Amino acid sequence: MNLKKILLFSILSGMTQVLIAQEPAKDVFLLQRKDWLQKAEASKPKLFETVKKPVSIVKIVKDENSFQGWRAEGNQPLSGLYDSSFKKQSGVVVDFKEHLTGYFTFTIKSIHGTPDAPLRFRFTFGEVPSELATPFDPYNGALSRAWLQDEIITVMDVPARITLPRRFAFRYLKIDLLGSSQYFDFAITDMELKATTSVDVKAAPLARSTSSLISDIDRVGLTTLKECMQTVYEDGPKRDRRLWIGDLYLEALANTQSFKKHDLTKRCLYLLAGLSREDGFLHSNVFENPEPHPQAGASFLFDYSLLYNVALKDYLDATGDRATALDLWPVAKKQTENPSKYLKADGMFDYQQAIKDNWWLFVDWSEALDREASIQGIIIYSLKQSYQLAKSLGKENEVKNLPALITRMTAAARENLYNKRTGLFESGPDKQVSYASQAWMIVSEVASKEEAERALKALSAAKDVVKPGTPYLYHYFIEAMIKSGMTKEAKDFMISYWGGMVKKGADTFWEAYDPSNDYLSPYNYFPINSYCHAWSC
Ligand code: RAM
Repeated sequence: MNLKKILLFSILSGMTQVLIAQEPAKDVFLLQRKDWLQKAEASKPKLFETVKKPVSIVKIVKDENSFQGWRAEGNQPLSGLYDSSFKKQSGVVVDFKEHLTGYFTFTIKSIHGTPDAPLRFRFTFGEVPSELATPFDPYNGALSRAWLQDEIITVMDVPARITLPRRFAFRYLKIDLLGSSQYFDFAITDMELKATTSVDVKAAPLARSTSSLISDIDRVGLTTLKECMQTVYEDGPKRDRRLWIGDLYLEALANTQSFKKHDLTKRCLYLLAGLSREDGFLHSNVFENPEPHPQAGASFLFDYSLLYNVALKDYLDATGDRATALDLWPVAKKQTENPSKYLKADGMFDYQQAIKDNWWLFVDWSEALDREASIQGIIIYSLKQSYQLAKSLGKENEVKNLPALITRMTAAARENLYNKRTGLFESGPDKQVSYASQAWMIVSEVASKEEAERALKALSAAKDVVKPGTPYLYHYFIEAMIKSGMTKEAKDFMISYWGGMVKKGADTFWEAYDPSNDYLSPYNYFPINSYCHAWSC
């Protein structure tokens, strides 16, 4: 550079600095956003459609020994429904014999007389038998009543072939007749479902020697995953039907071991990045329609934003796709900046301040749970994984602060959360002992292997322990057992928990499950639970 150029350069860069000083930084990913969203679109999978028909007519009967007090019984052929007047069959239940997600079509055919008035029906779709037998109203659930899968339709012209516009997720369908004319008669026939999923491959079979219960657990898990894999990893095809980071993380793990449809993972990672907040932090969940958009407002979930980094690292490890990982690295790096903003002088995460600032600290659906220890563990674990990711990408210089931060938070956790006498990790002012705290202190390796084993053994004998509410947390608990070298116990636990759902008749794994309480619901009303839930696969 000659003197003139140097002068011009310093004037210009001085001006930029002035501009930067005046204009507060707006969208940190302004330049990348569009490209990320285009890449998400380019990786959008094709949906595979299969036409499925109901297999038989069943009765939903009360049975105290069945899951939630109801079970499906009987196996009558569909011809009984299709060949006779529907007027005498209101309330009939058909069984597709498998969990499906898709669009329902049926025919109304005239039997005799002139259709002189409309017909009115209620279609109720259920993933589990109790959804067809539990009154939905008056409704007191915490989530919208509209998620429940009952539709009232009025048909003006007969004969007709009708497709209901909403996508349903279900195994059972009940049809009630709500209105018809005495001057004509009709039958319902040719029911079918256009079932959709983005999975068109089979997972590798298990070893021949695998026990039948483990094979069943595997089959139900794969069905759950297949049903949730639509054009994003949905959390549940019945309810929420959107991309949540925590669900994506566990679905992607299972996908890597089974269907290996890595493009869906790539799409989801790009979609979340493209829809991040202007300050660069990730929204906990995003929707695809009508246009990709986040659930703006109160949707920032602290733990999920950090688990994004783990999912990105896993994606790189599974695929070797460095280009994508490098492209999205700035997002991962950004997420690592958050914990230090809430660090107390003693190295503990200031969870009370985070809550005051409206951050959602999730960990698990459990009202009783104190989240201090878990969040500390999740941060440490995610930062470690983020640093590994940085190393794989040659970016460790950009996150030089992480090793010291991890050491500091680990020391603080040991100092403040570990009870040397009992061998258990405790959380919050009341020194609460929970599965969540042990799981995350172990997964994050705050606990040594010996301490981990001691903690898990002490946990089973401890009193007033807060247990998990969902398979989501049980996943981490089992991971903790494996990390502690307790592989046999981990396997037994998996068999008893997921096998418990199988024994209770699960076709797909449930969002919330407590072996001792079939009616557990994070939303105050068990039929609104999702019974085919991503994080349970
Ligand atoms: C549930 C969703 C999803 C989960 C969030 C936190 O409502 O269905 O599975 O990630 O909550």
